[in-house]
Amino acid sequence: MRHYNRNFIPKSLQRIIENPEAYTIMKNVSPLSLFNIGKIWLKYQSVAQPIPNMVNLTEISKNFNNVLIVGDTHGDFTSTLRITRAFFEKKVDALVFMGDYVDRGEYGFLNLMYLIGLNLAWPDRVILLRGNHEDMAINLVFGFYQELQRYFENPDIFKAVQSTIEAIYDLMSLAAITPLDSLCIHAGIPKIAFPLNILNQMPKPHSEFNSITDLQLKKELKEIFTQIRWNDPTENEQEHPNARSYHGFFFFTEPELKAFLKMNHLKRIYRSHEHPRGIFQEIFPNLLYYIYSSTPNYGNIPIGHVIHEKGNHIYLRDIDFNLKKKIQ
Ligand SMILES: [Mn+2]
Repeated sequence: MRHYNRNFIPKSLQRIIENPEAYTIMKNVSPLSLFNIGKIWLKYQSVAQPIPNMVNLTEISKNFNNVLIVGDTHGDFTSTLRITRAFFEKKVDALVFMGDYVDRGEYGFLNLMYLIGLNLAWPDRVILLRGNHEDMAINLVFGFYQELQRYFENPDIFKAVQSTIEAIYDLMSLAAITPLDSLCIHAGIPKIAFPLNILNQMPKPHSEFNSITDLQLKKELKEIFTQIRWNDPTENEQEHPNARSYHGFFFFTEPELKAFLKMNHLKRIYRSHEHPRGIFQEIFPNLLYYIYSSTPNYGNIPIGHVIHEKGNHIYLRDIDFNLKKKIQ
């Protein structure tokens, strides 16, 4: 067990952190009360607010030289527990989660609160990025909203919980750069190449776009905010690259990715986001790696994967830390 500061971590989350099997008794009830969610929120604000939208991991801590990068977990809490075991057993020193913690799976609330708990316990070792499902409008369609309604039947309490969770989403980071110059983002690069540090001109909380007075900058930042959490790569340039543009997101091609990586002095991208793609793909060889980290019942996805960067090496592992492939 890694040492951590228990202050501000509600007892129910401490129990799971210290004994992962404890979660089974919480399956059908809310793991946290509104009071505890409020306490988490207070602490989370002080931890998350100073962390920029674009995080340079080496600036946060030297521990990111041995880091596990995790794709979508989507309410699959059992997979999250299996993934985080490597951290508790000190096989890795840090964790980066690339978003989509809720929806689709059964235990979105527990999954999200546990990850927030880890973030509060180890702020210099656990990073949470925002995916496209960290959005209550999306949660209304994909199940998390209804999951919360089951836990919090009183409408006033439900409303308070909902707005606290929205505020939590709004303080997550959007991108992380590893010591090996890999970029971690939820979905894809924006259609127009841009210097990544523009992300740090984006307000935190993200919903405060209206505080930006430069209208052109505001428009660009809004587009980047959407596209980084939604865009998909396409291997086939004939595949109508702009087919989904009416939603405000796009496909991007290998030449576009090359230009983006060059502009930002980066080597590769890790992304998740698309569950139909399967568990792991080297989409654009050496430039883009797709990982999905839960073991969902939809599709034919047998088990999720994570990426492990250690020293100068990059490994593909399954969620139980078994080596699947040496990438570099
Ligand atoms: Mn997604």
